[in-house]
Amino acid sequence: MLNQYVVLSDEVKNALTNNQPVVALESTIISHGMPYPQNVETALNVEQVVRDNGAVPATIAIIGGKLKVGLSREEVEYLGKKGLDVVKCSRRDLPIVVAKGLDGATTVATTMIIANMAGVNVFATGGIGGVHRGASETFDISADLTELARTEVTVVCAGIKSILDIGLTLEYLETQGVTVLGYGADNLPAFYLRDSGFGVDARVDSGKEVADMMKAKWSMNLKGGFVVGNPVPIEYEENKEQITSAIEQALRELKEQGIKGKDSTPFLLARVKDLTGGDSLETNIQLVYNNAKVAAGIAVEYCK
Ligand code: PSU
Ligand code: MN
Repeated sequence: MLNQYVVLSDEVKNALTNNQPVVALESTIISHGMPYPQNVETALNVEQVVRDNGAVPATIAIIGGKLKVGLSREEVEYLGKKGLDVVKCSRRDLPIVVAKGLDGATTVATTMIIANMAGVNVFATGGIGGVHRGASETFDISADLTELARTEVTVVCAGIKSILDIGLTLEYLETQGVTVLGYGADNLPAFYLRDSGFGVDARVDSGKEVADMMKAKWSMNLKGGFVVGNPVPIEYEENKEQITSAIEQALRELKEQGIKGKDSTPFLLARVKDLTGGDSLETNIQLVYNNAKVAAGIAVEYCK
């Protein structure tokens, strides 16, 4: 399905040609998810975690209108420095950014789309988008969820932040036929916290279990992907009271300032980060590394 806009790095091309495991990584987390220089440092370290666990990392972004699968160190540095000035690009933004030859940071949805074009089917990130609180009024439901319904990629994440309505997000995923798994967990994690209190469709305890389900789902031609919720290691889990009060305050400010649409998630992420100081950033970084490790394990098994 390679089209004229997709550009693979030599390393990724070589791995895919030889049926070696590849793990996709997103770029909105670099430009919009963390401050510079921690964002660049984390993006480069997470690639190393993927390598250390037997797979090839493919960080995905749009640079000069090209859908890049596998970035150079310079390109990661460039996106990290540009930060919020890079367009946060979801499915509906892709034709605009590509036709105009612009730079774009890929969300979970667009990273899935581009990974799928390249033939990569495992992806590690921090957290996915979901159904926002108050969505019955605002209709604010992340395009990540509809992408999970249609595109064959397994997304390893630390679950869903409680800036979102976790219960409604799971209802929506159920309706859309998206399989939600807990990695070593019976409940979906809530990003900073190991347990959201909401159950998953099945618990898995190995990369092989996930790979077997991927093969089953896609052999039956059932469209769409998987969410693998992987709890943050216990030593990095946030304090529940601190994180809950930061999230409540960020949500109040969002409402007061009338922030809507695609700016909501970056606003909430930035406010929660500021309100919790360095703690939540360290949690965020560590859970991304942990997800990269699990994703590499799944990719290795899937290639067998
Ligand atoms: N949730 C997080 N961290 C993130 C995001 C979500 O905990 O960095 C980013 C991801 O790139 C995700 C996007 O795909 O925000 C969702 O944005 P929206 O809600 O506008 O669809
Ligand atoms: Mn939205």
